Amino acid sequence: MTFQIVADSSSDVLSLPHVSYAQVPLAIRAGGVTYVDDAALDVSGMVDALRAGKGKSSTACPGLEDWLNAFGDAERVICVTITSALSGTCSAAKVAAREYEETHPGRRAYVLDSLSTGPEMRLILEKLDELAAPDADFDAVVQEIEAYRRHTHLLFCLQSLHNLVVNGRVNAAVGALVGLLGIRVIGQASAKGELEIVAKARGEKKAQKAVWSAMSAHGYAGGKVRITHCRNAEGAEALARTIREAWPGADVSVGPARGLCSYYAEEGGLLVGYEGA
Ligand code: X90
Repeated sequence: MTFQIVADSSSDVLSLPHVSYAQVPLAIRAGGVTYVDDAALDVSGMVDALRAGKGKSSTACPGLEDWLNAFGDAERVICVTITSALSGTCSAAKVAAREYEETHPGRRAYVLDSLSTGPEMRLILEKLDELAAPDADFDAVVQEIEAYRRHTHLLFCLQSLHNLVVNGRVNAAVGALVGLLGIRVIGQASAKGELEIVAKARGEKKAQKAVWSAMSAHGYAGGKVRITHCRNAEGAEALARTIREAWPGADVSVGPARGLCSYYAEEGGLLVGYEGA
């Protein structure tokens, strides 16, 4: 019996090497255009259009039908979502999972709330790619992945919080930091899956240092790291180098964020998912 692994597009994961996998896109709306965050999206083109446009913009989470379609006809589904504290994505997935189990007695569908997003979701999905072998026990895989994600973390470094603020995804105190020119905000996904500021820094180099010291302080000791960026490959590679210098042989990789994370992390933004304590 094979597994179907499903995640929303904030994971930036379009495919996995071993398991059957489907991605469910969120959407970004700006200037009368809807950008569906699927494999076909021209992310850089969207970021250009967002920069040129001054109007309102927003995002929309997938609905029940989108999730059900992604579950396909699988006997066993494990679904990974963006934090339930910031998006309706997870609750739609949970409704879909319940309905799936009810309409197909004997089938199983489990929703894991990542309490995070982006590259931390990638770590969870890569682990599921290892765990969800056809002969694996469903409940054991669920237990193992829940245990794994308690030791993964997300840090980020943003040049602007504008889109997070206008869409009501951060609280007023955090919002007050917006617009401080040249200030980078370093934050983390909190235990409750909310955005929590850990430091502020002026300039890219100091910001990178702050990210690195936050990682070390949170028990990073040479585990896997996944870094994504919104048009800041240079910053992402510099951070990767710092990590590899401190922990030679560490599995660190860098890639571009896709639509949803690019919209919220904004130009220059970095997201870092890592295995820690
Ligand atoms: O419309 C929707 O339902 C989607 C809302 C998503 C809101 C948050 C997206 C965050 C993307 C930005 C930095 C990381 C913050 C993570 C905090 C847990 C990435």
